[in-house]
Amino acid sequence: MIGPRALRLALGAGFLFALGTSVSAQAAPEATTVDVTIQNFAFSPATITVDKGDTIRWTNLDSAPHGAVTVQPGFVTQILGQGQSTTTTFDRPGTFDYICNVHGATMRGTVVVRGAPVAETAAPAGPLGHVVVDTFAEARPDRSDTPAAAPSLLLGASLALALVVVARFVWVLRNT
Ligand SMILES: [Cu+2]
Repeated sequence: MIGPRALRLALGAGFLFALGTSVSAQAAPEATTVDVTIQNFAFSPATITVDKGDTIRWTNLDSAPHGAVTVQPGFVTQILGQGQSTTTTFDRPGTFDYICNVHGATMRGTVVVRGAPVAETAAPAGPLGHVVVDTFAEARPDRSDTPAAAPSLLLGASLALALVVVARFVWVLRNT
């Protein structure tokens, strides 16, 4: 029986192993770190080209907080105060337009990651959005979708019961 703690430890060890192998695999073609500074509400350089596996280090020199987030799914950095830095490593080739995640599209930048484009895996077929089954049965008292079987059944049962009562009454009258 594997307890949750042992499972967590095993998962953690597996993650560290995977991390270690991926880092050693990427470290082979000398990965570099390039700087993008944020000053006067602008990224500099606005467009930066790196190789797959390289890291970009954003540093905010403004007193206002800034960050970087891609327009399309890609990356998002933390929001940086003055003098703070954050790094993002790019392991997927492509062109990533990004904006400031505090000030929006007034601050724009582009990261171009060189390398053969990776084939996009097709999104898994999921449910087609919300499927709302709504017959409005309660909201339409003017329309009766229920068949008339229920009331007639009740009526039949009542008549049968009345017949039994009458028959019993007649039987009692005749035998006294
Ligand atoms: Cu900003």
